[in-house]
Amino acid sequence: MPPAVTPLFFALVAGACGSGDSGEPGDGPVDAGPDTGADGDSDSDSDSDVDSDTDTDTDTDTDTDSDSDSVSDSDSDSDSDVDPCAVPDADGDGHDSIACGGDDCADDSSDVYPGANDFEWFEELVWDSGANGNYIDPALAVAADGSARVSFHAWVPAGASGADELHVSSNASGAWESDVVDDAAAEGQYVRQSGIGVDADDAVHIVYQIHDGWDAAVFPFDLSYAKDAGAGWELETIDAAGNAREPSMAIDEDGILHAAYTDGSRLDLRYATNPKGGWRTELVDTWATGWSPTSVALAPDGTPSIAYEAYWADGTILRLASLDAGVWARTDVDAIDSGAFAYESLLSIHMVVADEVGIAALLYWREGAFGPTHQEALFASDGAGAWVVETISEDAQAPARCAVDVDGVFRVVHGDPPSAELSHWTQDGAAWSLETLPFTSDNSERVSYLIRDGSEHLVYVDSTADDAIWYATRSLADGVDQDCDGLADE
Ligand SMILES: [Ca+2]
Ligand SMILES: [Ca+2]
Ligand SMILES: [Ca+2]
Ligand SMILES: [Ca+2]
Repeated sequence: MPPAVTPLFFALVAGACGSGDSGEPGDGPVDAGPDTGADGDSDSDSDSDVDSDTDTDTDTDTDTDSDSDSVSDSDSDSDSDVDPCAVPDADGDGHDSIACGGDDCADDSSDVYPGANDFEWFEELVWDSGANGNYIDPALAVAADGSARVSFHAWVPAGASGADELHVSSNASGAWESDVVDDAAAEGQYVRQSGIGVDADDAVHIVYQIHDGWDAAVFPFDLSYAKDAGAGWELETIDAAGNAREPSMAIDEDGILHAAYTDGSRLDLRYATNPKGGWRTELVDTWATGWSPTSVALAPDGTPSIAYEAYWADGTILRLASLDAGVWARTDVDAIDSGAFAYESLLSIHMVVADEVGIAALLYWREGAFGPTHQEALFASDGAGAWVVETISEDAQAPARCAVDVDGVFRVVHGDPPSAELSHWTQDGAAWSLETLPFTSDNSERVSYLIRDGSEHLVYVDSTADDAIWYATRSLADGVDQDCDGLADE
């Protein structure tokens, strides 16, 4: 609309400027002339109205309202108006706001946009071995940007047969790409299980077992370490003096490694760390079984604890060793083998700490007294000040892994090879609710699972066709409609 102009104003301007306005029919009321038509001129009459253009806005600037919104413009002049669509994708998620003609229902959150994960599993192929399977134990870590790293060992042809190399796959670029970390086969060696972590600077750390070759009969396994801080993989041997087995690891806030492993020949539990760059290894317990799994977790203050299986008077026990003022303090958590020919054994352990609430939990899988047909997933937590053991499943057919969210709610995932399914348990007060995950996995013994920044991350192996490692992720149910379809968590 043209600016409102009073008759007095017209009179003053007309008196001052004479006949600057041509007064032809069609000239507008903003000019000094007497015409009353729509104004299409360029204000050549030198009147005092501020609008010399042909638009219809009501602002007081002198520019062109190039977006015709009657409020402000989107040009690059030096006026002080604000264009709400100068940056139509304010959160940089690739979707413009709805107000600016786009489809982003929350342009202040880069986690919310059409197609985002809203409590729905997204599944991707990490690695397909073709016919060359025989890799096991994929281990998973997630970087601060939400991208994943998976370490695993892959069989490659070498010599008369083949051997296992250490690989790592990453989806940091948006697609899964694999790197050979240690081509052990070239030196007559082969790799076994690994643990992986990403530190605050995005450096990737891996500990792994490497077999010196078939001639090394006494202490065949070394504990090795690989790190990539962005300039390629650096490999180091942490411990070649013993027979390093069952490694596990955690990375602290300063990028320091805390690793646990057993000496399978001496039946020791050992700890390795590198606080000043060099390696320090120490004996934690001489009563470890030597071939049972270990699991490391860090308390909120960075103190490491190691869960493992130890001998006790009448059998074996699940034990926790925690570093306390430089001394390993040991706590017995649960009897595994009651002795007297029970033959129960611990097959896997996974320890996690809920940082916010300081509760540690041990998720372990054991073969019961009646052999492979009786395998239990058990959960021990110290939230009440003493360890309390719960049975999650009396029929868990594969090792389980657990994770915890920021609210201190634990979740557990394990395979069920007979049914080719993955089971997912969520702690629900004193009970555990079961969900069967929608994946095909006929070799789902091999899972790795964690929660980071409100999303679950899972890797598992599917041997239905080729042996293939798959990665799956979903955002946790949170009452937020991340994918802009109008429904939260659907
Ligand atoms: Ca956006
Ligand atoms: Ca958004
Ligand atoms: Ca939704
Ligand atoms: Ca949601």
